[in-house]
Amino acid sequence: MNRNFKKRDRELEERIAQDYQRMVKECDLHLDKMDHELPSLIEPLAEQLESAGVSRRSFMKWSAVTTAALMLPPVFKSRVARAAEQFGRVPVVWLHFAECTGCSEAFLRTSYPNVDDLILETLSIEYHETLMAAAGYQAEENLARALRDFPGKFICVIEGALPTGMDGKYLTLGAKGRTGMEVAREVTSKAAAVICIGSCSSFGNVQAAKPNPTDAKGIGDALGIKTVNISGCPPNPVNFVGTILHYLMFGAMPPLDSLGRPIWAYGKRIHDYCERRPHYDAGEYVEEWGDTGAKNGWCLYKMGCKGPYTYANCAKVRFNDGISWPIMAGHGCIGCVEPNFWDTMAPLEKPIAEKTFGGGEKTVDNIGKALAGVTAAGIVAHGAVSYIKRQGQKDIPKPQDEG
Ligand code: FSX
Ligand code: SF4
Ligand code: F3S
Repeated sequence: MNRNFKKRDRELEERIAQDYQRMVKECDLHLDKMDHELPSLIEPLAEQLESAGVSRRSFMKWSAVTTAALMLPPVFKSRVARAAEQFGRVPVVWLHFAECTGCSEAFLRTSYPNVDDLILETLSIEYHETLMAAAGYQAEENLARALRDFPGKFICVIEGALPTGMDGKYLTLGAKGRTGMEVAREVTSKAAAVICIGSCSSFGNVQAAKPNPTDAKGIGDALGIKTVNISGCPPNPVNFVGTILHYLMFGAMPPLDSLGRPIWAYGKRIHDYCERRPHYDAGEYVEEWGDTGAKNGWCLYKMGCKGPYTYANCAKVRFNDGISWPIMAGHGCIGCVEPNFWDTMAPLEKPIAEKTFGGGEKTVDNIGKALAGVTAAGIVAHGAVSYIKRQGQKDIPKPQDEG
């Protein structure tokens, strides 16, 4: 019996080692291809890092951390570094629809830029409504030029939901007053891949909260296309950077969950990685803002924390160069990465169990465990296995026919 197990383990190990070797080979081939095909960089990453005082050593440390976050073995560290150097060569068209622009703010307004921020700064953005100097017809020309110069090659990044009511007329933009629906349809149909940044473009978010007078929807739903969703309000820049790095290394977006979110970033439950979890288990809760429990960093479940129902890596990667994240800062998670969280997680400062399930802390943990089980069933925990599963999906996700 024991011998059988050992044999099976050995066979599995061998198979994983072979798969990794194959992945390494394919990754190198793809990086070479990208090197050959992508337009050259205006300012190489090395120069950006140097002028920001980031040493090569810190950059390699960042590569190691990012490799692990992407669920890849250490042999990929130098490849992650190579992909980061190519990051700024991917042409990007960045669209804005119904949103607060907090996503761009979260990506661009860092006071002390870390490696992820510096990499984002190298991004070759052909069109970005809030950042570009051009306006009116000139801006529209920029967009037309990007679509002409990089057909099927650029990544379309979208912030904001699409109001679909009244034939899309709740949202018009540009000198010609086109609807967001028209612009989104045209641009996504020519893109190599569509990445939704933030919960608005991913799922509709606050614009789609009840009663949703403009019939706002996430991009995938509004256009009937497949999108990669980096949800969060705002999302973590690390999750965007990691997703593009994966694309550069393997020529495909990383494996996604059923909501279109990269599993490496959204596969684990907040509650299971939360530093306040020992207090939850010990029954130590904050009962009121500012009480002794709050001062001692106890669990925020009774103050409405939705960590037990939320799947994201916030506790692990944190925000602003790993400085903090909502629960560490003292407020419960509001579930901002989940679809319809304004409706389903409300009231935000009351436990959901009281409202919906009529249970207590024990009940919520069981619900959480059940949810975790369901998600875990869909999660591929190992990089090699993810890769094997993706074998049939060689190309990066393409927008489907406009619908
Ligand atoms: Fe939405 Fe982003 Fe929240 Fe705001 O662009 S995800 S409202 S942080 O800005 O789209
Ligand atoms: Fe952390 Fe919230 Fe879970 Fe408490 S309920 S352990 S604060 S995630
Ligand atoms: Fe959002 Fe909760 Fe993370 S509120 S940022 S998913 S901790």
